[in-house]
Amino acid sequence: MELNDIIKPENLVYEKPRLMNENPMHYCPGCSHGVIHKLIAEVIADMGLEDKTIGISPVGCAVFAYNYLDIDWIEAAHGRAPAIASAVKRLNPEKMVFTYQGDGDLAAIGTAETIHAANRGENIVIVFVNNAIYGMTGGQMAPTTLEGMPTATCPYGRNIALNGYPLKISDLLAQLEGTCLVTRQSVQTAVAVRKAKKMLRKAFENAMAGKGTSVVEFVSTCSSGWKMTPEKANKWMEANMFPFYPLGDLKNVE
Ligand SMILES: Cc1ncc(C[n+]2csc(CCOP(=O)(O)OP(=O)(O)O)c2C)c(N)n1
Ligand SMILES: [Mg+2]
Repeated sequence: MELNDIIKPENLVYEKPRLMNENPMHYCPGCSHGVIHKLIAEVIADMGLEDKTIGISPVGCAVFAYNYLDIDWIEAAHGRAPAIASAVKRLNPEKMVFTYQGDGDLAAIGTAETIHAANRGENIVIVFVNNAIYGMTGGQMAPTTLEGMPTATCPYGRNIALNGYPLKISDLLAQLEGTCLVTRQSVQTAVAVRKAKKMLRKAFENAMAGKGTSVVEFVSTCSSGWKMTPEKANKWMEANMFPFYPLGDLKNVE
């Protein structure tokens, strides 16, 4: 096939999701947020939920998520997304309501909101982007920062004696009666992206079926905060993050 034929719309096998608009993204090269946004857009379109979905965006690098996906959004104060999502879903039970949160947002300032929304079994989806760092504010240590991992506030690496243990908050959420799905995914390879999309869809289906809270954690990179090239960050994540935050389902109630 000639190049001119390949780029004809009828021959395209890969295209930008319909729900993603033309706004140029502000994310750094190699950032996981953009890919995760794309998956959310695809799942919403695949499920025909374009007019039914309400996203609650966080404080953190994804604060502008509402600039990229053409669905309804509410911007939450730092960490408060699960509380807002609870209210929105209760008032609009026919809607698909999800939060989009970083590790600082979800596992530090918003720990209480996250745990209690999940423990109440709110029929929402929590998308949790765990890049082990406060990306937006310059790469400070987050609750999920690994032992020995250097950040702006622990330049010699996280010291357990001083800073405590990295928090496996998804494991904690899986213990709660209110969660029906807690899964850990990543988007660093095509295979991982496909698996992640499947689980994201399952989470959205659970919320629409009123099964309780679904949590989809994305073990992610932050090339800028980690001070690595995107390629090195992916390799570092596989070698260091995956052993501590293993991918797979922590809980999946059928
Ligand atoms: C109440 C409040 N406290 C602190 C901040 C500063 N702040 C902005 S983003 C952020 C950390 C975000 O980190 P994370 O949730 O991991 O998201 P990432 O940027 O890594 O995607 C902090 C502490 C704020 N905006 N509001
Ligand atoms: Mg983060």
